[in-house]
Amino acid sequence: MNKSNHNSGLYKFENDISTNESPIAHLMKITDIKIFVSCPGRNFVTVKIETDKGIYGLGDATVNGREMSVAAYLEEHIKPCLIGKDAHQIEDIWQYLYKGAYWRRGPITMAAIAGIDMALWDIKGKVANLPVYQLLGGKSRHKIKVYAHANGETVEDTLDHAAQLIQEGFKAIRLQCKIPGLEGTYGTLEGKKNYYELQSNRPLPPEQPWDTHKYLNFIPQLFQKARERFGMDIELVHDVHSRLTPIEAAKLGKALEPYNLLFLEDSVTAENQAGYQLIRQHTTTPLAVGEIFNTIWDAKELIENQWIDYIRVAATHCGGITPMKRIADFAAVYHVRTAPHGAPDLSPICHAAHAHLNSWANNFGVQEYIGFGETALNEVFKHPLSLRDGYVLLADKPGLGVDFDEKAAQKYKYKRSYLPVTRLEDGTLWNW
Ligand code: GCO
Ligand code: MG
Repeated sequence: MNKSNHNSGLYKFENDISTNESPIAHLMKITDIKIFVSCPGRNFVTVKIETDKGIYGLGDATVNGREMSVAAYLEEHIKPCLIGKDAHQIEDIWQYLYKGAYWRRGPITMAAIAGIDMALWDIKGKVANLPVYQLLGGKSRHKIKVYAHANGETVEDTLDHAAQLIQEGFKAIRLQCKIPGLEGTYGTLEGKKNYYELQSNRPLPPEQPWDTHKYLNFIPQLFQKARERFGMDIELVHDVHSRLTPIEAAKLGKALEPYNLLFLEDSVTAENQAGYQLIRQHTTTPLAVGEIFNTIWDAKELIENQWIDYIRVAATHCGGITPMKRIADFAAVYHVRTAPHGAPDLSPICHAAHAHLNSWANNFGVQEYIGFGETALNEVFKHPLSLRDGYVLLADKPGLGVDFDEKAAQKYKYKRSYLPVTRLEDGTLWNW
């Protein structure tokens, strides 16, 4: 629009947002974007956006095992485009990075966009002096139900772990157990205090074996024994980690029906979304998927066909808070609830972003919860989350409510690390 016909009140409509100026009087220039890759217990890619008003925002852009690709994407391809732009233009910046790259989607691109998006929501909240959930529309609930993880080498180990979590007040628990006859599988301890594939100086990805027949023969017993020991009140979850085919998943879902799961997670890979239609035709066990999804498109058919019950996207991996709000609203139309991914390879900034979204979304279901036990992690990230009686509470702080200690982060240097890979017993590469 021409300068001569602009309105000289609060809004200045003359500026084209593709320039570095904003249409609103509240212009707040991005002056720098810093990218930190640190390892306080495990690797995190942290984005800090600084503005000319002295207010900064933080975002999480971690892709486990591929951290340096996101850092390079941010440093080399995003940062130069955003210096001088108005930090208030979250929607335009998101579209600029998504559509403007020409190369859409993919985990690296979407994590980089997510880091920026979260940091911009953090800034907007700080400017408004409001927590981000207020900017989303306010609270639908005052506490956030979570599910904790019980893992073990044997059924007894796993159930002892679950008993301890029930004692601590958790209302929902995920059960994973080593499969007899298989050396180590997803969710088992392998002698570590934490089963996650933490930084362990392994030069290359470790390999784990898999056998579907052994797995399918074993898992129903785990849930049968859990119901015998704990009764029907406690809610139970299981993560298949995409190891099955649709008909195998259908079989497992049917076998687990008597044990009334809250949901069965990642029963098959979802590149072919119609795989879930097949599972759905055979079982009433609720289905959840989405932790590796990058955009709403990965979930579109799953949601609109009502093939799933819970959508598990993470803010860090699906492009940030902006698209996650859209996915939640879209899911609500089809009775699908949100159950955000909550693994420890998401930084406390992402966990905080989820807490704001979970406070707001009417169709929130449950949040995966691992906790923030690591000393190094708590030294680097100060977060607004606490746990009480199986629920996460979110303290009222402006923005996302997380702070990041850059000096402390420097002490914990990035360590190259890989997720494991899985092979069938004859050597065939399978899904980890
Ligand atoms: C979960 C996930 C994680 C992933 C991890 C990969 O449900 O918590 O499956 O355990 O394996 O996030 O980096
Ligand atoms: Mg999972």
